[in-house]
Amino acid sequence: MNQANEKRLAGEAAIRFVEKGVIGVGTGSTVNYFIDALADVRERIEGAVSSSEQSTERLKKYGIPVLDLNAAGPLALYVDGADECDPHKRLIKGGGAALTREKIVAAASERFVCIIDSTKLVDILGTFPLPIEVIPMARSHVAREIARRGGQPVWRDGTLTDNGNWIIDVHGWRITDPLALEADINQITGVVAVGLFAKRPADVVLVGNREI
Ligand code: ABF
Repeated sequence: MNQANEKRLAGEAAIRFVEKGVIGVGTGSTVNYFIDALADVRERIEGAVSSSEQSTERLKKYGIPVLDLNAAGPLALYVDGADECDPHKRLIKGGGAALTREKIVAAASERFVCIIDSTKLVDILGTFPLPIEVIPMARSHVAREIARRGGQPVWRDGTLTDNGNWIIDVHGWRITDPLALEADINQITGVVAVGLFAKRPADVVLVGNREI
């Protein structure tokens, strides 16, 4: 099955998890299929908390109310894509530069349903360069800290996140202990968020129309 079909099936399959209330919505092309399917059942929900301006625009196009997380409170469900997923449902995210808001909404959600195509499945995380959101003035400092840890940091020049920050993508890591690496990167001064979802992995992973 081709990648676009798998993304569409995963996005549509996630609808079965949508119950009443406010849901969290991620970012990316797979999530776009989910939003398109959500439009057909929008009377089921009060609204959505969005992880990016891109998703906000698509939700509003369908007349789905977009709410502030502070007003919505804890959420029952978060649906989002990923760049890589290992056998323990730990993820690399951030290829779409939305990782910080994605991580916030995932943290505030009871159940995180991750929707991917089969190309995202890996045994060990790290082939996809690990995105890190940084405060612009700290870019070089964080890059030096990454290099000290054996990674090859590459500034995603020209990308500004919705929070007004920059992204560094780390090449060359074979991430055998994502929990430890997430904690280590988080404590580097200047790091806003790292695109490792290990402390808070996905609860459900849909690959096309099958749950793994
Ligand atoms: C988003 O999903 C990002 O974290 C990740 O980069 C992206 C995957 O993109 P796509 O669904 O377009 O493959 O949540």
